[in-house]
Amino acid sequence: MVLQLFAGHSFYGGGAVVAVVLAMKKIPYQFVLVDMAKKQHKSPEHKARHPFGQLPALDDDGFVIYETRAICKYLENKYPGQGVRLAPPLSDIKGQAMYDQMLSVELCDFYRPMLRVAQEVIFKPMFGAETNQANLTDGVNDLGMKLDVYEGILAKQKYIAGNELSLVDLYHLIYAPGLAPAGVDIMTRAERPHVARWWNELISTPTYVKLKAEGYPIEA
Ligand SMILES: N[C@@H](CCC(=O)N[C@@H](CS)C(=O)NCC(=O)O)C(=O)O
Repeated sequence: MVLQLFAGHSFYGGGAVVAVVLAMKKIPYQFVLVDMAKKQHKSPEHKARHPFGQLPALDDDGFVIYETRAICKYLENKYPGQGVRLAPPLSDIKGQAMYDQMLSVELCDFYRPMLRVAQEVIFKPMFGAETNQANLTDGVNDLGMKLDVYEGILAKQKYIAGNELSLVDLYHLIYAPGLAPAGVDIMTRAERPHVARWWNELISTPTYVKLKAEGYPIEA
């Protein structure tokens, strides 16, 4: 049975990142649309796949897994030598340690404040709620402080976990590309030239650009 990706319409969510990884690793898959507008993600059928009733989820011949980062890691571990390699080999203990370190940084230091900003400028407006300016300012300041640290890291290396593109870089594509269209240009400010260089390259990744232009599903 073919591998199935269950995801929504949203270009900025985790489903798009899984689709990018599937394409970069040349893994054939079937895209199954779960329509959030119709609340299909809260249906008993989908909750059997994802008990939190969220997207995305993956079904690999009966093996069902959810959480964007866990899905991508599973795909990389299952197909390490296929398509683009997106993590250091498991035998590279120090490379793995550096990679794990930045996996935590993305989730704890980047994603948390980025989500605060995204709530105010992407999700609240989407659902007709008003942006809380104080929350937005706090979120932008907090994210800016983290990006100051990123600037130092990216001054010394090409990507966030080293000199090779990895899953950690791609995880930053969850929601954050939606900030600039919503008026928050924090990822490309002139005072952080290395962050801007890294970010511009990331959002210009051909597979990602193709997904944005053509929508799901995409092939490498
Ligand atoms: N940490 C999860 C977040 C999943 C998530 O919040 N997905 C959104 C769509 S992009 C969703 O399902 N929202 C509906 C809800 O939380 O009820 C992941 O990365 O997969």
